[in-house]
Amino acid sequence: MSKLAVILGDQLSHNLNIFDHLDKDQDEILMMEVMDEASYVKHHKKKLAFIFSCMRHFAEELQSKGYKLSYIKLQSLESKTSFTETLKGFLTKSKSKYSQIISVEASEYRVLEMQQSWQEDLGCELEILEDNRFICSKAEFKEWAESKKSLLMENFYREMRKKTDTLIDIKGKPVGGKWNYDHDNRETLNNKSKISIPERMEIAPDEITKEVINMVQEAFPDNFGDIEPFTWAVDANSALKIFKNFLEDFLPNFGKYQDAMIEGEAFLYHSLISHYINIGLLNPRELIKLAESEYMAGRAAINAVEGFIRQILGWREFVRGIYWLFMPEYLDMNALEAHNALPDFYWEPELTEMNCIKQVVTQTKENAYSHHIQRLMITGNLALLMGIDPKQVHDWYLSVYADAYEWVELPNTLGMALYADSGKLATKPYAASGAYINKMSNYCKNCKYKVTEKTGETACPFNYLYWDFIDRNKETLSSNMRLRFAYKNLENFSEEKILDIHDSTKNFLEKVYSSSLSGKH
Ligand code: FAD
Ligand code: DLZ
Ligand code: SF4
Repeated sequence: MSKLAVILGDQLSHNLNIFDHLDKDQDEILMMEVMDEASYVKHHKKKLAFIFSCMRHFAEELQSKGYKLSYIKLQSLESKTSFTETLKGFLTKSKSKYSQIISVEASEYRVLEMQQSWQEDLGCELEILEDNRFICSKAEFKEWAESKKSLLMENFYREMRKKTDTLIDIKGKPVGGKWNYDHDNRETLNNKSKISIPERMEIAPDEITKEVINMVQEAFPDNFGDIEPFTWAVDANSALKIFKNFLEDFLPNFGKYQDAMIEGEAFLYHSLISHYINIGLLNPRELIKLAESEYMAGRAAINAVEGFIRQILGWREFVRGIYWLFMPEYLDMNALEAHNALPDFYWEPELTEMNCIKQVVTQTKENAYSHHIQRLMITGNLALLMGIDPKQVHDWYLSVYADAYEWVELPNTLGMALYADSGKLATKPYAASGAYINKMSNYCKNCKYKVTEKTGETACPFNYLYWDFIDRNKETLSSNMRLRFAYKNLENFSEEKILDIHDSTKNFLEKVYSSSLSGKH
């Protein structure tokens, strides 16, 4: 009897360990497009097209390698609502000819739970393999976490550098003498005339992608976001070409301008690869080696290469560890008791006059992408300062970005951006006033609000919202050493100044929640 291997939509890797367990002549593979997955949030249209096109390309590649593979399309009668129901239908039709179902553990808690129920629900022996694409296993992370008083990404990252022998010299020390070059990575780009950012490599949609684009437009007409132009890679070879183009043209400036934001420049020197890694087209280990080689060959400086590697070997693995350590409780955390609704301008950028928000949401709509500082310090920061319910913010981030899967999106949103986990992931809330945005971007130049004004109708909302946030959370946050300057400052504020801050905040929130800026979505 043969095995049935179930490959999920973010497991599109030719080196997935499941292939070591399959006999091409005897075993079979099943891939399923199902409505529950396509609709558990209202995914951005470009994200849906990307996932389905990558899945269909991967299936074709496996078939051409000689695997027997059944592929169930979303609009076929065989696709039921869920993975389990679709699988049940498939097994019934195949007259239960399989001795075992084999699958790699799902990356998300919700889907892993479903997967674990298959043996009982389907009455078939089940084997679930560990996902070998992550560099730190769940058990290894747990062991590391149990030996620590607090979980610091930097300490975890150093362990990972040593474990993988990445940027380590022959004496076992970090290459260049430092583990972390973040201090060299805070340059701004506000004078745009001085720089010329290279063009991005684009890939024209083939017939499979065109078919999928039509299908998504027909089946999900009301979802957020522009589906076209669609210029992404949808298979591993093309994704690797895009990554190599990043190494050549963008990596040398990656570190320096990592935190910069410029109106009209959505991508700057970022790699734009998170959606490829998360879906399985690019392998993190390979990317780290290739980036390291750029430093060894003298083509990129240590601050750029270390900064880039830290994102993948450090942050990406760390957030996954945090997710699995604290799920399922993590999903319900709301340490700052934030209960406001997500304003409609997160979906309709034309509804706000805050230029920074308008720019980031517009880019998100067009590209299903924005870079880290835009996610953290613009849309995330505003949600934090406004006290928006973490669940609604989580839903938004999970919907709108092409790289969003709960295991990586949730800790970033709920932990890093909103501090709703009371500091499990980050050592302090990333709260900032307009001054930070003005320093790191040129958004304020074209804004109706005045970044230099602290309170009142024309003042930048980030300014008074920041102090309102600091003041209203003082019981929870004032003991945090990293906020001591903020609380020291607040002590010196006059009563009148505090009243002004509260008034401006109240007026702003009233305007947002009483008008068409909220409630439609
Ligand atoms: P680069 O800046 O070029 O970085 C290189 C790679 O490092 C990324 O492709 C990514 O794989 C990894 N990386 C960098 N930072 C992080 C991080 N904090 N966590 C995990 N991996 C990281 N990333 C996702 O992959 N999916 C998400 O759903 C997601 N949601 C986020 C939500 C919020 C509120 C915030 C603040 C961050 C989120 N991130 C998420 C992390 C980060 O913003 C994106 O990985 C990054 O912007 C992707 O763009 P890039 O490929 O150009 O990254
Ligand atoms: C995100 C997504 C979407 C939109 N559609 C599918 C699908 O139809 N079939 C599939 O196998 N996976 C899909 N995915 C990814 C899953 O929601 C989920 O992220 C993975 O199964 C890992 O948990
Ligand atoms: Fe954003 Fe305030 Fe600057 Fe306007 S003035 S762009 S709202 S930070």
